[in-house]
Amino acid sequence: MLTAITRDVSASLAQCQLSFVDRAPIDVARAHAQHEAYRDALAALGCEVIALPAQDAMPDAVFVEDTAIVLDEVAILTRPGAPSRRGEGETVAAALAGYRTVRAIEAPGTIDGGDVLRVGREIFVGRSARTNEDGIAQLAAIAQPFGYRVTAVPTRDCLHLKSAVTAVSHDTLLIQPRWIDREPFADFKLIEVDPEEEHAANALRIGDAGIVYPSSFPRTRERIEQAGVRVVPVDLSELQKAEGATTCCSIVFRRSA
Ligand code: CIR
Repeated sequence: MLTAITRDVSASLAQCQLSFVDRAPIDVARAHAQHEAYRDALAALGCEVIALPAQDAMPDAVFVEDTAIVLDEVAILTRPGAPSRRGEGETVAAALAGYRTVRAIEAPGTIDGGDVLRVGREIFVGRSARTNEDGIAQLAAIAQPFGYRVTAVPTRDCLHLKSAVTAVSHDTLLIQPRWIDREPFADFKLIEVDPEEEHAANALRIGDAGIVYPSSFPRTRERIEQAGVRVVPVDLSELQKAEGATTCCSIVFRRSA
């Protein structure tokens, strides 16, 4: 049984951080409706959804993925790279405490959950504007004793590692080769995004049930379905304007190890 923690959209979403995307007007009411449909998609793929209430003073709090990393054995409260986001994790950690021992990344380390891709016992961590060497070293020190292999991977021209590469099954990754090198992922089958769908590499895998995936990338969706993966499409247009995507709106984990 998989559990997904989400957080409702903040009234202040339009004041979100932006790095690689130009600011465009956001329809917050529409974002709420899209987020509700996203939660429904998670449930359709078999997740129990824990929906935390909005934190209206924190514009980016809907992007709950960045605040914590949950392994089978332990949860890790991150220290997000953007100082404006450092208050978001407290209530997420409280929710996770019911399921895992919670450890924390300490200053001067920074890490955003969006930079952490776990596939089986492999953990890839983006070396990005948000995640620094100290944060990566702290994550490795927590995860390696449990048998995880931690590999740091530099990203370019994108916010997070998972903007550039995500898993669609246990052995297949979806990749935007413009933003990341293929070499660290040589042990996996790779599906490249359609060249006309720049932001299409972020898919949210729900175990072996399938993926939650933006409806805005039909060409890449076809490539994924050809690989035999079930795709549940969601319209995330308003959250995409906040530089968000599918993985960032939830923390998905096995209820018990
Ligand atoms: C930020 O810049 O932090 C937010 N506006 C977007 C965060 C997206 N998070 C993610 O993809 N994991």
